[in-house]
Amino acid sequence: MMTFFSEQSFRRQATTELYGSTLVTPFETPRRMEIVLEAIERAGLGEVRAPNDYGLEPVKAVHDAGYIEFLANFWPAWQAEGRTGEAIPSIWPARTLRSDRIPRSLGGKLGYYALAAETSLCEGTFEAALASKDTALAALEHTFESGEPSFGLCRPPGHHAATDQFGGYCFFNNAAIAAQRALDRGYKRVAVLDVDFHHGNGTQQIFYRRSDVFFASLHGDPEVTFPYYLGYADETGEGEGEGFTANYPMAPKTPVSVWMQALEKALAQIARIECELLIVSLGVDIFEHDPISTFTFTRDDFTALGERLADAGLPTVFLMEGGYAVDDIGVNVVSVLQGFEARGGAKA
Ligand code: OKP
Ligand code: ZN
Repeated sequence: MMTFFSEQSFRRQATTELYGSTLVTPFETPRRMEIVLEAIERAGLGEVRAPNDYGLEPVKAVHDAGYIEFLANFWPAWQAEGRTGEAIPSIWPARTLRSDRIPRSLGGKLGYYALAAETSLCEGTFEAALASKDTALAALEHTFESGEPSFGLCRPPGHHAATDQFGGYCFFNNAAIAAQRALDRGYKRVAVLDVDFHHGNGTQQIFYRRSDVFFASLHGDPEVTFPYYLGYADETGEGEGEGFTANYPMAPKTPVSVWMQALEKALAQIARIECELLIVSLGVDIFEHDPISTFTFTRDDFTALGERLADAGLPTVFLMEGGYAVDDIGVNVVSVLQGFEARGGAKA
């Protein structure tokens, strides 16, 4: 399977994550990428290519122009104000405040465009986010042109990024950008299947009122799991999009067999509404030893997941999302991809 990866992904080197009451070294570390690349090489999975630069048009097709400009300009503007530390939002247009005014102040903008506080802005973040969406787009293009599956080793991840909000380690929604591009390239209906431990709130929000992208997410119950305020089972889409969102929240320690039953339901929906392309938001933080998650996947379960996805028989693009058990992330990702390939996964 062809992998795409950009060295520019390493340009985000954040040193702080707000975790409880302390600043910790971010779970979403660049080291994750080195481990995945090593595992790909060791397994002989196939070639790793750098993506082309697809510019800002595909980002603008999904994200708000003011938001993109904010991310592009933030770090230089922050430094021009004499600020040297990483930027962490501390106030939001929460329920009782106005959200129809975007403050001129950088601190005000920071909260306006954020949905959570763990993710700092720092030098290189914008460049890495651009590289990540290019990685997703290159993978999409490869699958579009060849029918072969592809893997976009995206960093930073994307599925929490909404139209005009960053957070949960995400800035641009790589899966949404790739899905939109697929539609623009002529696919009639695309499925985004999000298997990351956390709900893909950004992807859901972006397509919630649309019927051309079906979004399904299997994740930790928002009653007890980040991002808390989206991802309940009764969220099924709105208006034209009614029936084109599906959520499968699950309790901590949910057995993999139960998770697999939810996957069956999601795949049945994908087949029934005749999606032509499968984009997998591949978070391997469903791993039993993930430090911030509570599902119970083993390495063999990841292989079985890959096999089952291959049986869906669709052209498939895998895009990296989470996974924070750094030493195991490579083996876990490669297990999914090799499971997929072993089952003859999908030429279209
Ligand atoms: C990003 B992705 C839990 C804090 C959660 C943020 C998690 C972001 C996950 N106590 N912190 O979906 O893997
Ligand atoms: Zn996650």
